[in-house]
Amino acid sequence: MKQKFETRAIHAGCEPDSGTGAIMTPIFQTSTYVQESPGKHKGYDYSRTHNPTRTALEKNIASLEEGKYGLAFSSGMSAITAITHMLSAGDHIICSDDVYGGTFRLFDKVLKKFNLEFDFIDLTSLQSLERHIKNTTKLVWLESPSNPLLKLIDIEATARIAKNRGIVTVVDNTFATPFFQKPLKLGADIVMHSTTKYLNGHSDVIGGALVMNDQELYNKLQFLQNAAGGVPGPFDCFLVLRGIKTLAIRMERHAENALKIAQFLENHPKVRRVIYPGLSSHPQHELAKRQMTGFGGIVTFFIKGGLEAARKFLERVKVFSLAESLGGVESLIEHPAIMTHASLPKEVREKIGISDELIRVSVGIENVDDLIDDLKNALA
Ligand code: P1T
Repeated sequence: MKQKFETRAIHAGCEPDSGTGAIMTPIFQTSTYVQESPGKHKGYDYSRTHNPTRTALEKNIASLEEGKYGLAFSSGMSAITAITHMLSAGDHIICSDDVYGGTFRLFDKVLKKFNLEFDFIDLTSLQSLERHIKNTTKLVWLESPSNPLLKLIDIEATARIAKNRGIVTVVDNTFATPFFQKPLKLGADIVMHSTTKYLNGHSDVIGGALVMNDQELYNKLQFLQNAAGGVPGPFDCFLVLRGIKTLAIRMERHAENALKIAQFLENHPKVRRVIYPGLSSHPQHELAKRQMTGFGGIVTFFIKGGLEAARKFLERVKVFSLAESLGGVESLIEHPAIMTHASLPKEVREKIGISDELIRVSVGIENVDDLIDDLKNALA
C-alpha cells in the first residue's frame, strides 16, 4: 500500500545515513567529491550538479506532489527562471493576471527584453484562455489560489485546453501546498513552489522547487538547473526537509485558524469584503471544494476608509507582524499595493482589484483567540 501524505512527508527521500546510522539526513557541506579515476565516482561530482542533501529534498517534494521528479532551487524566483529558460525568443506565454508581484516583474521587466511575449489575462475565464492562445504559445502560468486576491483557476480544464495545443501548464502551488492540492494529478505539467513559504514553514530559508512527471521536461530542467546554477545550499535543503516533516499538521492548523479569522472579519463593521476560498461567499467556493482538500492559511480583506485606515490598522497590530512573505508558523500581515505587489503598475493593480484598502493576512498557528483579539483591537 502506498504510504499516506503525513508518512511520506517525514520519510520520503530520507534514508538513515549508511555510514553512521544518523537518522537525520546529513548536511553534505561540500562543493566537490573525490573520484577514483577520471569520470568514475559515486554519482556525485560537483555540488552545483548534485548534492546528497539536495537529492533527499528533491525526492521528498516529488513524493508529496505525487510526481516522478523533483528539482530544488535557491529561491522561488530561480525555479521560475529555470522554467523560462526552456523558452526561445518569439515564444508567447499566457499568465494569470493575479500572480506574485515578483513573478510579474520577472516576466514584464526582464524577460520581455529577450523577446518573449506575455499576455496577463483573467484565467478564471476559459473562453479568455482559448481566445488568447496563438501558434507561438508555449506556456500557461497560473497560481491557484492566487497571490494576493485568492482567485481560483480550474486547473483540470486549463491543463486540458493547453495540452490539446501542445502547451505546457505550470501551476505555482505555493499557497495551497501539496497537502491541499495536487496539480499534477489534475493534469498540470509542472508544479512550482516557493519553499520559502509553507514547505519550510519557519521563515528562515529562501528556496524554490519544481516537480514534474515527464522525463523529457525533467531532463531539460535538470540541465538548466545545472547550466544556470540557481541551486540551494545543503544547509537550506536540510532546513526545508526538516520543515516539511510537520507540513501536514501545520497546514491543518493554518486552515482551521484562517477560516475562523475569515468568519470574524466577515462580520466586522469596518471590513468591506473578505476573500477566503473556504467561505461560501467566495465566488469560486464550489471549485475550491472540488479541486482542493482544504482552503489554506491566507485570508485577504478590504478595510473601509482607504489607505489611511489601512495604514493605521497595520501600525496597530501586535501579534501579527507587518512583513512581506507568508507561510511561516507566525502570523504575518501586509499591504500588497505598497509591499509585495508594488511592481505592478498602479493601473494594472486597480484593474484587477489590488486597491489601497486590500490587506493580506498569513494566518499562523498561534492560538486563534489571540489572533482574533489582536485584529479586534487594531480595528477598534
Ligand atoms: O521569494 P521566493 O522564494 O523567490 O518566491 C517567489 C514567490 C513565488 N510564488 C509565489 C506564489 C510567492 O508568493 C512568492 C514569494 N512571495 C512573497 C514574498 C510574498 O510575500 O508574497
